[in-house]
Amino acid sequence: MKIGVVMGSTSDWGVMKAATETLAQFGVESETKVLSAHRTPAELEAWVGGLRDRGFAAVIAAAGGAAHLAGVVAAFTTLPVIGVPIKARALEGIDSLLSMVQMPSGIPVAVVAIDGAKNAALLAVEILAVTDPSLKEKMDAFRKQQADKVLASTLD
Ligand code: RP5
Repeated sequence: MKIGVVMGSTSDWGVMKAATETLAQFGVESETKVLSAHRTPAELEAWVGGLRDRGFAAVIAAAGGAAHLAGVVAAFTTLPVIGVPIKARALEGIDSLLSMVQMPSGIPVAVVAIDGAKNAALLAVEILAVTDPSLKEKMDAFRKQQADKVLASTLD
C-alpha cells in the first residue's frame, strides 16, 4: 500500500523531503503533491477523495501558518491523517501546531512535532507494518540500529 504526502506550498518542501526520503528508505511507495486547502480546495478534495480506491493507506499533510490542510484532508477521507505543522515565518510554528492539534471531536488528525517530517513517515510505516511483516522487520532493524548508536556513543 502507498502513502500520500501533501503540503500546502513548495516552501514546505525543504522540511518535507525528509518524509519522502524516510518512506523510500523503508521501500514504501508514496505520492507527493503540493495542494492547498485555501488556494486549491477543489483539486485537494479530488485527490484526497480518490486515495483509498487507488491503494493508499494513510496521508501525511504538512502546512504552515493557519494550517487547516490536515484537518481538511481528514474531512475528505477516513484514511488515517498525520499532520506535520511547518514552522512558518511567524510565531515559530506554534500557530501551525495548534491549528492541527486542536481538531474538534470526530475528525482526528495525528500530529507530530513542528517540522517533524521524519516522524510522520515513521508513523506511516508503523501503520503499514501492522499488516506487513516485512515492514515490521525493517522497523525493528531501524529501532535496533538507533539503539546501538546510542549505546556505542561516547562523551569527550
Ligand atoms: C501554507 O502557508 C503553506 O503550507 C506554507 O507553509 C505557508 C506559506 O506558504 P507560501 O506563502 O510560502 O506559499 O499554506
